Amino acid sequence: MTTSMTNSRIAETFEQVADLLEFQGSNPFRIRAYRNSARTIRDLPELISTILADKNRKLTEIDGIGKDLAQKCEQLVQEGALEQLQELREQIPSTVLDLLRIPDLGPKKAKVLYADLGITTLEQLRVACEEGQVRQLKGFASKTEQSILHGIEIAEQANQRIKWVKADEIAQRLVEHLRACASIQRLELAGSYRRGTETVGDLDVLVVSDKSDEVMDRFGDAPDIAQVIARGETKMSIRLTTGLSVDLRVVPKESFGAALQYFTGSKSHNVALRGMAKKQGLKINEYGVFRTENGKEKYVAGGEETDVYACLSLPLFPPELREARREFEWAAQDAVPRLIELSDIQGDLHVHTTATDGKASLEEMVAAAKSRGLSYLAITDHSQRVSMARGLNAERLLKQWQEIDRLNESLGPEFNIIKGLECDILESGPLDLPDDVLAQGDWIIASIHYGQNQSRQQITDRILGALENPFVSAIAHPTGRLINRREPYEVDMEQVLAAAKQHGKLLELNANPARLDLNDIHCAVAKAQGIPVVINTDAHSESGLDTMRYGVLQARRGGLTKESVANTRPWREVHKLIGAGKS
Ligand code: DGT
Ligand code: CA
Ligand code: CA
Ligand code: ZN
Repeated sequence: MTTSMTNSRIAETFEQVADLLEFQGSNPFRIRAYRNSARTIRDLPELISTILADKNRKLTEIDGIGKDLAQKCEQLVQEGALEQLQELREQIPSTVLDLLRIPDLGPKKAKVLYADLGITTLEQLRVACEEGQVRQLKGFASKTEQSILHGIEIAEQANQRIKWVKADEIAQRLVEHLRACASIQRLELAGSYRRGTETVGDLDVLVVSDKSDEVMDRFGDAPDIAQVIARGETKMSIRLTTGLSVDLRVVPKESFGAALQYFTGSKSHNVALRGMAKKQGLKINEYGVFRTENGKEKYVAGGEETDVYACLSLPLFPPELREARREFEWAAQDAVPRLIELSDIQGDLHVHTTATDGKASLEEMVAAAKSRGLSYLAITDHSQRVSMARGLNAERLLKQWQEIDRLNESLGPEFNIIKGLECDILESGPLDLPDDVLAQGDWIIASIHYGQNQSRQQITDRILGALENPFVSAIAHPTGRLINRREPYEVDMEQVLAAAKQHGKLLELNANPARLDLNDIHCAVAKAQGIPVVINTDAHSESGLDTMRYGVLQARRGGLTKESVANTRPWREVHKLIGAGKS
C-alpha cells in the first residue's frame, strides 16, 4: 500500500480524468461524477487510505462515491496510479493537456481546436490565432482569439519555476491583500517559499478562519489574478497573470501547526518524519498528531508546529533545513546548527561604483553601507579586461586606492573602506593585473567573466591558478550561473574547494538573487571542510546592498552558521584570516 496517496492526490487524479473525458466528449454525467467526487475527497476530514484499511467500513458510505469510484480509490491507494488515467493519456497527445492550462479555454473548446484544426501544442495554437483561423470555428469569436493569445503566454509561464525573489514580491503583495480580511485569524506562507529554495514552483498559503467562504472570496479577488483553478470547502487554487499559481488552505485552529508543518515540506522531510512517528506509535498528517488508543484515534497535538515536532522529541527545525539531508541526524546529536542571520553580517566585500559599472559613487556607496549598519565595505570595481564596464587599469585603480586612503582618514575608526578589486581571470589563465599592483590592495577577489564556454579542464585550471596567487583572497561567484537564464560554467567544484582549503582562500556566496552561487550544497561542503564563506552583494547601486538577505537565506539552506561566514566578523579579523592565505 502506498502511503503517499493523499486525498488531494486522489482528487487531483480524478480531476485529470474528468478533464480528459470532457476533452473526449464523454457523457457529461460521468464527468460530473468525477468532479464531484474529487471535491468530496479533497475535503474529507479523514484519509481515504484510513477508511480502506478499516474492515468494518466502506468507501461507498461517503456521499457521492459509488461502487466504481470506490474501486478506483482502492486502486490508487494500492498501486499509486490509475490505469484508466494512463489509458486516457495514451489516447490523447500529452501536449493537448497544455491547452487546458489556458485560462478560460476549457476542455470543450480545446476539443474543437484539436478536432477541427489538429492543434496539439500551444505553439500551433498561437499560429492559428495569429492567422485568424480560430475565429472561424463555431463558438469562437475574434475576441476569444485575443484572450487565447494572452492565455498562451500565461500557460507558457506556468511551466516555469520562478526565482525566490520574485515569489517573495508576489507573496508579500498577496499577504497584504489577505490581511485586510477580518475573518483571517492566522496566516502563514508555507511550501518551498518558506524553505527558501532558489526557485519556487507555486505558493502555498495557510489560513486559520472559521469563515472560509469570506477568506476565499477575498482570495479570489487577489491582485493580478488570472483564473480560479479550483475552489472547494477548505482548499482553493488560483493562477496569477504571471503564471504563478497559489494554493490556499483554510484550517481549524487546532490543525494550524500540523498543516504548517505538512505544507512547508519538503516532501522527503515529511516522509521521513512520518516514518519516525510510526515507529513511536503515532500518526502525523496535516490535521495533527494522533495516537491510537483502544482502537480510537486520539488527537495529541497540532495547534503549533513546535508541538508537532516535540511529540517526536524533535526540535523545531528551521524551514531552510527541512530537506531530509542531515537535519534528523543533527537532531539526534542535539547539534542542529544555529543558522546565520542577516543581523550577523558586519561588512560587504564586493561592490561596484561609478568608476566602473556601478550607479553610485564611492562616497555614496560608503554612506549607504553605513546607514545599513555595516562597519566595513570593500570597493571591488572591475579590472581592465571588462571593457564594457570601463574596467580599471593599474593607474586608475591605484588612484582609487589613494582616494580610499584619504576617505578612511576622514571617516575615523568606526568604518573601514577596504581597498579591493574584482580582478578578472583572463581566458588564457593569468590574472588581469600584475602582482605588484595587486599587492598594494587589501582584498582582491578573482572572477571569470569571459571564456565561460571553455572546457571543464580549462575553466577549473583558471580558477585553480587564481587560488594559487598569494594576493587573491577569494573567488567571486564561483560558478557563474544565472538562475533560469544561464547554466553554471563547467567547473570542477571539488577541486576548487580543495584548492581553496589548501591555500587558505575564501569562497564567495554571491547574494544577487539571480546568482546565489555558491549553491546550498556547495555551502554545506565548504562548511564541512572548514573553508570560510563570504556573503557579498556585488551591489551596483545603493539599493543593491539590500540583496544581502537573499545570500543569507541561501547560506542558511546550506546550514551555515555565524562562525562559518567570514564577514560576520570585524574587518581586522577578516584581515587576519586572509593574511594566512597570503603568506
Ligand atoms: P514547489 O511548489 O514545487 O516549489 O515545492 P513545494 O515544496 O512548495 O511543493 P508543493 O507546493 O507541491 O507542496 C507543498 C508542500 O506540501 C510540500 O513541500 C510537502 C507537502 N506535500 C504536498 N504533497 C505531498 C505528498 O504527496 N506527500 C507529502 N508527504 N507531502 C506533500
Ligand atoms: Ca509550493
Ligand atoms: Ca502547492
Ligand atoms: Zn562584481
